[in-house]
Amino acid sequence: MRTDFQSWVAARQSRFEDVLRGLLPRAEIIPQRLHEAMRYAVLDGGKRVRPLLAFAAGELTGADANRVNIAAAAVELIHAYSLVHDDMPCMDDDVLRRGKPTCHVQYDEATALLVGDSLQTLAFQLLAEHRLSDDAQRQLEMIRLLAAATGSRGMAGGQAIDLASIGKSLALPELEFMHIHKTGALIRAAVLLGAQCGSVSPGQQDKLDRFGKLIGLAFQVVDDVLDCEADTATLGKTAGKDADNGKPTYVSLLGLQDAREMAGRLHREALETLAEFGDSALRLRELADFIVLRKF
Ligand code: GRG
Repeated sequence: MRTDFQSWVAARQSRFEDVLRGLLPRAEIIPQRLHEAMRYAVLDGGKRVRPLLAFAAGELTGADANRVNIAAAAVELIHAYSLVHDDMPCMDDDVLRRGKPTCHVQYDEATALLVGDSLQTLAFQLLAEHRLSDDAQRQLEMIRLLAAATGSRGMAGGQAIDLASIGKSLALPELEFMHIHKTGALIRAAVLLGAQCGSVSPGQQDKLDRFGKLIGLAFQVVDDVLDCEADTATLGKTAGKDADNGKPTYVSLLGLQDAREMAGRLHREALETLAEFGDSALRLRELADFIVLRKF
């Protein structure tokens, strides 16, 4: 028997899969191999945590679901691009992602590079083509927000620091800086873009921004814990990879117990930022619980 939250998640995941299927170029369109590989990298896999955060934030601000679908799709396409590139031999060199061979293994390296490029640009094309807000200025700000979260001052910058830190020991603030950018920036953007599809006051936006930042960092701390604790079959990606690669993680820095406690602290602080929203933030609270208590 599903809980109310599980039914909410399942309904949105299923609807979102159809949205993505419709937005991605069909595999029959030239160049077929690239389009087939784009669909391979995006469809039928992943928890869709970022889209779910966008849906929950959009429900909080009374957003039109069709608008949030587009914002959520843009974020998920950026996420999928980052996974494809991250798995390539020049970066993490991994063979398993979402329980399937990674994109460059299934296709080839050049195709995987182009898949990442094409998913990234498709994300911004969607934000430019579809109406997300009645206020054109706000829509422009949403495009800017996703670009900033994705680029060298956001996710790509965090990835650069991550690659440069292999074999080194980082202090906690440095590790935090890296992860706020590499993983946190896109999660934060998902919350804000979902919210901005609806009506959000500057005060509410600040609270949601803080929530996104805290839960984005909590997501990474939990990811580090799972990398140590869970097995490859459960994760659908190679477990223990960070330790094998000599990457600094919350677990290598703090130990397993303190890393778990840090995730708990971030979780509590994230929930506190939602206090003023009352029942309208129920789904965001439940997603925060899921992010911290998940086993995969
Ligand atoms: C290549 C520019 C560039 C960036 C890559 C996100 C990232 C940066 C690398 C992925 C490596 C990694 C395992 C990061 C830890 C956190 C993370 C993003 C995990 C994967 O996200 P999930 O768990 O994946 O949401 P699913 O498959 O469920 O969508």
